[in-house]
Amino acid sequence: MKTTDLNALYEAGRGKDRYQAPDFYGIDDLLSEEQILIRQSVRDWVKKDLSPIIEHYAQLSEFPRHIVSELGAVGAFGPQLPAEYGCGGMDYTTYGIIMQELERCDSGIRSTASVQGSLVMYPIYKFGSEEQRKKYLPKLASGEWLGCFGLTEPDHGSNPAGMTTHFSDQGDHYLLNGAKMWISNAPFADVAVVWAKNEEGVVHGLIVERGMEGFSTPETHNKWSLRASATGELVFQNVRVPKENLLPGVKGLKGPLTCLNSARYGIAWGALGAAMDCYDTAKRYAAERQQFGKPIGAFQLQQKKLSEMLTEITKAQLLVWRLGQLMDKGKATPAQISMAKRNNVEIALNVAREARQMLGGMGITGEFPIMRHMMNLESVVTYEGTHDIHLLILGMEITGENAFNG
Ligand code: TGC
Ligand code: FAD
Repeated sequence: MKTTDLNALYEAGRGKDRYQAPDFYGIDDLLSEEQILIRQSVRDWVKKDLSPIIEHYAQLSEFPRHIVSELGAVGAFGPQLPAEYGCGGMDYTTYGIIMQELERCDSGIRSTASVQGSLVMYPIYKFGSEEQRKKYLPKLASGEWLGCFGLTEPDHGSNPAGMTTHFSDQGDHYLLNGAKMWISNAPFADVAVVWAKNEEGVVHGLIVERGMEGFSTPETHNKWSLRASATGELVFQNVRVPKENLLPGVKGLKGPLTCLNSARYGIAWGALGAAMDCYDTAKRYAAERQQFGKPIGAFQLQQKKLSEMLTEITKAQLLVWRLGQLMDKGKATPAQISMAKRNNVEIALNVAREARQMLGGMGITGEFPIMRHMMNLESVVTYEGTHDIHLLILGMEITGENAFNG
């Protein structure tokens, strides 16, 4: 987009975002002063620099590439990773709070941040060599580089163990072949953390850089969801990957699944942000919109919708707050994370649908964020493990029985 058009969008949109976060149970009292300050700074940035442009980019189905360095500047990339690599050095609750502030504006922008922080930087930090950490993390934290995470394949989504992308040892380098699909950030990514099998069929992580011969990232078009986030494929045709680009610290599927724990945790906070924005929008609209001589908020049916939304939001807020405590103590289990991701995306979708109805015809327009949230959440309920897969993870935890294969 031309700078002049962008400036006009900012001018027209400034001051229009009137978001006020619901906090019915005083959960803010459970947060530290620092956490509240960080939240305020991200919220201010969102209101000033993201809200004015987001609807426009979503309508165009374009990724606002210029905000990547701004996301770096507000500390959205790897806030939970150590400061010595240019990251935030903060706790997991703060990470969750940041994801919530971003997704309250748009799930696609939170996607950009959670892929970068939890699926690209986290594996490099957790499983990478010291050289890899020093080479990649500061540039990813600042937003100078954008990363993506390649696990899903055209024929292997919920069952990544079946992946066919593979690499062979060629002495001084690896040769990588295969394809990944549905990859967030792919079309703009400078680096990709790619999961592939070696000659023995063991899964490893490789860092693939843009510009390596045989590596391409075609964009996925015609999405009705996450339109302000770029999605694409990763195609590897005899890509020579230097041996020092293999992540040395992990082998097996637990590598990518460990990263997903961190990202799914962030989504549990994030999706709740989308719900909070829908509720806040509907609440304000109910006070302002008059029908039959009264604000629609005076009708019992509309009050029922608002009451049920706030109840579900409050339960979800308590769930992620406690999960944040468990994450910080290193005690959160994958099944607990699945419960929070699954629950909070589900309540967000329900809140979005109810809120959209409360706005009547206006609810389907881009004048309000609700329809965009609703469409975005249809991706969020599918990626990082579908709604059904998280139910099965919980079911296995409860019963000890694996129902994935029947
Ligand atoms: P299974 O045999 O159960 O496990 C294989 C190994 O992994 C270990 N493990 C975990 N480790 C850490 N965290 C977890 N959550 C783990 N879950 C399992 C497990 O202990 C075992 O270790 P070991 O040492 O014994 O080898 O694996 P399975 O093949 O039966 O699959 C289990 C299943 C179905 C739950 C899993 O594959 C799954 O979660 N499927 C869903 C796939 C998924 O979530 N894909 C996400 C792709 S990334 C994405 O969507 C990004 S969207 C980004 C955005 O834009 O925000
Ligand atoms: P499938 O696995 O084919 O599932 C289809 C249906 O079958 C679902 O309803 C599922 O719940 C159900 N199902 C599957 N197995 C079972 C079972 N055992 N029991 C009962 N029901 C079952 N992936 C990445 O690696 N990196 C990314 O950055 C990334 N970003 C994404 C961005 C977007 C916008 C989208 C839509 C997806 C993204 N994904 C990414 C992929 C995402 O993780 C997968 O779409 C998801 O894991 C589901 O895989 P699938 O689409 O192949 O569906």
